[in-house]
Amino acid sequence: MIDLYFWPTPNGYKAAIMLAELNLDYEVVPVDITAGKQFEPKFLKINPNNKVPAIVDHDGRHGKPITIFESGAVLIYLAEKAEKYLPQEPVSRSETLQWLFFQNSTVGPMLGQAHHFMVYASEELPYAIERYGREVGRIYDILERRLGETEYLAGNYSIADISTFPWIRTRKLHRRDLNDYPNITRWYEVIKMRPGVRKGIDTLNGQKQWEAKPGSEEWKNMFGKGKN
Ligand SMILES: N[C@@H](CCC(=O)N[C@@H](CS)C(=O)NCC(=O)O)C(=O)O
Repeated sequence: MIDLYFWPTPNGYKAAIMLAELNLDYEVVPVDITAGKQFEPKFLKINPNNKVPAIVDHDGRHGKPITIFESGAVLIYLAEKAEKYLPQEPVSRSETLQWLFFQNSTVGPMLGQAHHFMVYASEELPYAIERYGREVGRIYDILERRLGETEYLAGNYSIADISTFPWIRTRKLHRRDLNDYPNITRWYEVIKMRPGVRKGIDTLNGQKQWEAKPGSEEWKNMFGKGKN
């Protein structure tokens, strides 16, 4: 059994989609990041970086429980456990890891900063909006070119796609329109229809959407604490 520490956010969905795609036995443990639950000591033991997702696999290597934080590490662990969505063959494996790391180091952080300054910031900062807006454009151009050359980011469907898809779902927050990106659209529409993806995206579907208005308790819990 695997515990999935989760809240319905782009990074959270990566792990939820992967577990659903693999049909593994898992239980969702909600961590309401809008209520500050990510800072509770018992969760910090699981993820010292106070973020979702994280997992605990009670049947880890040699039958011992293992705890994993960072979505990229979670995806690699699950892919290796199930021997799916991360090829063994070194060249394809490297290609998959390159696009996975590109997501974790660039797509998520830059789009996330764009969301922050375009939607959640407590003051309008044109420099930051322009800086991250430009990064979003650059990243979309890279994805658009790549998906004009290959069906999925690393050739076959893989953890690189599972990692990137939930961020493209949030495109309104970083002011992008898929009509401008036909190759990303083709890829997105195919992935969206996968039963595992739909199941993952449905996780904790009943939860309220965040508003995170500057100054509200929700906003403070998400952006105002920064304690460790
Ligand atoms: N690098 C981390 C990023 C995770 C992350 O930023 N999660 C956000 C939700 S999308 C979160 O839990 N934020 C709560 C907080 O920062 O307090 C990963 O890939 O797992």
